[in-house]
Amino acid sequence: MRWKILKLLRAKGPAYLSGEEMARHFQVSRTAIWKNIQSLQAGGYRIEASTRLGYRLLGSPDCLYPAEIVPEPANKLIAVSPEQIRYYQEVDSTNKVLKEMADKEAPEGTVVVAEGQTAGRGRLGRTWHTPAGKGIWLSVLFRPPLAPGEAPFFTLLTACAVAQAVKNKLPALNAGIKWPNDLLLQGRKFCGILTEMKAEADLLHYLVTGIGVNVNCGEKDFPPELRASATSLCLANNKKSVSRQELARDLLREIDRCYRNFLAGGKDPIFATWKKYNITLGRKVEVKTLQETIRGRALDLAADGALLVEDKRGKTHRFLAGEVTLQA
Ligand code: BT5
Repeated sequence: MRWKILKLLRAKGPAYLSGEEMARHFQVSRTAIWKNIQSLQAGGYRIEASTRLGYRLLGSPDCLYPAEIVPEPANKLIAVSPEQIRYYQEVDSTNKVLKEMADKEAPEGTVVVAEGQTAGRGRLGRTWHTPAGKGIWLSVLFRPPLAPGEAPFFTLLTACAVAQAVKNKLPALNAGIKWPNDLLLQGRKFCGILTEMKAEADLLHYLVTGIGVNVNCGEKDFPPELRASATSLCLANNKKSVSRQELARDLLREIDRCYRNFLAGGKDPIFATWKKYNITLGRKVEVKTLQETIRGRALDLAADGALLVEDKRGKTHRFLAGEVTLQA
């Protein structure tokens, strides 16, 4: 009920709304209204209470509360309601928490979001740095009709959603997707994606895709070793801060849209969007995998999302995973 109360207060703008009117509206006691107001206040909402006039909303906290980031009108498949979004002040890793929920049959579309992580993860056990309250650190649960080998496609799908959300909110910034899981601004990384799965030989149980977006991080929020390679939307936006709530809402809306496009039209619509934002194809690249390092020109994506690279002898190499460095 407290989020419904918040909605009513917001609709009233700067004016007061009487406790009695709200009690009537929800058919509860005025004490029940007061208790909910107190819980909103505890969550950081500045609500003025006057015995004579009622309540009015003076300010909202910059927090990624489910009721603040759930898209409206409601999404169809992903984060369809605030109840499908699990919010934490701090967790070890949103991917880890969501995988535990997925093992207990959490439905597709469940989202875990945290203000901060104590053990944010990148690929191959690397660390993802997540300064509290400065970014969007969230994970999404998919149960798609795919074979396990196709899981990397979801990294591309999610990258498209991030690129589009950034484009909607900050059209002047040109976010580019570097295959497979990075998004860059002016050559620096502001977003990383980590897709993990649970599968048997031929059966995909679920995918958990974790997204880390540096939104309002300043230079000093990054450890020294990342300062030359990392950036944030705020830094790229002339140091003007960006609403995390609005961006998170847009991101969830775009993930839902991309996923539905894929279910309806297969991978092609996603590849088309990916190519629009990609900064990898046509470039000289170095691709490092656990087995080899190949230099060449990035030619295209294969039907499964693999990167095709032609070396200088004209041989085409196929990568489903790897570390790409763009070369001059
Ligand atoms: C990634 O791995 O880029 C995947 C990052 C996924 C993070 C999200 S946050 C929500 C969810 N929960 C998790 O625990 N993880 C996901 P990779 O391509 O391996 O890149 C990791 C490398 O990026 C590190 O080794 C650093 O060099 C660099 N890095 C770490 N933190 C960064 C940051 N905040 N911004 C830019 N670069 C960073």
